Amino acid sequence: MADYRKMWESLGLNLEAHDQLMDILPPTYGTVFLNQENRPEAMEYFDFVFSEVHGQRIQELLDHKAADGKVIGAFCVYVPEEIIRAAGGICIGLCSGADIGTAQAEKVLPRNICPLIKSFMGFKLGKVCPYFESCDMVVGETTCDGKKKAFEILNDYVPVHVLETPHMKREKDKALWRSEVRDFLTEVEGYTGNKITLDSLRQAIKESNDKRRALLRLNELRRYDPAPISSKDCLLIEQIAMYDDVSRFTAQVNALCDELEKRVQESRGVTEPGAPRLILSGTPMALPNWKVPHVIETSGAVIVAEEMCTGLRYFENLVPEEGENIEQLVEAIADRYLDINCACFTPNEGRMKKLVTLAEELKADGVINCTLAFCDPYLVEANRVEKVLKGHHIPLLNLETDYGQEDSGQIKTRVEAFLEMLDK
Ligand code: BJ8
Repeated sequence: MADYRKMWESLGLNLEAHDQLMDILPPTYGTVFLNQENRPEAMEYFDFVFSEVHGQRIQELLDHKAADGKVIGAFCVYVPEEIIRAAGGICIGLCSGADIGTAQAEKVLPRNICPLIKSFMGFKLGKVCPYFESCDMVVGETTCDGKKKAFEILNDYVPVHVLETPHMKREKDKALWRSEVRDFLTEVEGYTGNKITLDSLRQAIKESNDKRRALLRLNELRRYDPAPISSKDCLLIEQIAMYDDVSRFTAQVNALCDELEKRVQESRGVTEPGAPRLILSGTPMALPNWKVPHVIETSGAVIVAEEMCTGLRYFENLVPEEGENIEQLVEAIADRYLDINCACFTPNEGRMKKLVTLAEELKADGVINCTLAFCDPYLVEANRVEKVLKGHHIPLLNLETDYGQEDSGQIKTRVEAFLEMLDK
């Protein structure tokens, strides 16, 4: 890796804490990803991106800023990236998947709060994430209470624009959300100093849709038995999608799909044919929180879809590309995002229907519903998930975990017992 220390220093990173993070990541990556058997060759690009996770891409962001461009961070798949892109900005999904800066985070947050919230506060206060430190502004949302209140605190350290996400999907909620997205467009124009035009918005929609189309193509290929790619690799790709250059990323995913199509024709996969096929659902599994998929896929099963925000919820549903004026396009964008099935909404029947359809279409043997500790919306919704899946005779395992490794053994025991029960 090139020497990026000066760059990190210029961003004000705490180099000592950052070194500790960089000491852990590569060996863990080797164990979890590079040790997998029969990986597609085109994963080389994504391995490279990961090896440069705090290097080359950060340099690209800084070059963009040096040319008067803005970098805007997001914590939720409700943030309409098309609008940021149409104004010449770069949208970065901030990952929040590691227990870092916990001591600092606990100075401003309660101890018993979701690890994802604690993580983003820890990353910021601990100054360990060059993506966070590259952001000129971050976009928050009023999804869950913990996040909503944490953004008030975060605003002391970086400008935060909060989108009011409604909690229901009635016509009046849709009207509120559309007006929020319109206001967001004005905010982004003011922040970047760039006027969004019909052409720039159309172009941004098309490019974001192309990225979604590539990810949908990748996911479609996972319906085959044996699955041509692992969930861990898909999770990695789905998260690189949130920060990589959009066009380059799209081309690389399509190249990977070309290879996977050949694998499917040759019946080559990452497991033996007939391995148990599972759907992973629940709260986001932000990088580098790979514990659960690693346990599942080293227990002989294969995950064939992630019904999560680090998965399908991020890229299913395209924004219609027609539209005669900016207002129509903004409405189309708002409506596409309101279709995301987050447990912060009530009711959230869309998620239940999606799980049943996925299980049927992908011939899944069961669902693992994994929730982060202290996440009330998803922990409470586990009851609905259980009831609906039971009604469709779809086996379910509910897990609750955090970012520590202490429960790995216990999770493995429960996953193995679940696989045995499936009797495959
Ligand atoms: S659209 S899931 S990315 S809000 S896990 S912080 S809900 S207490 S992350 Fe999410 Fe957007 Fe919904 Fe998706 Fe709160 Fe739960 Fe923590 Fe969560």
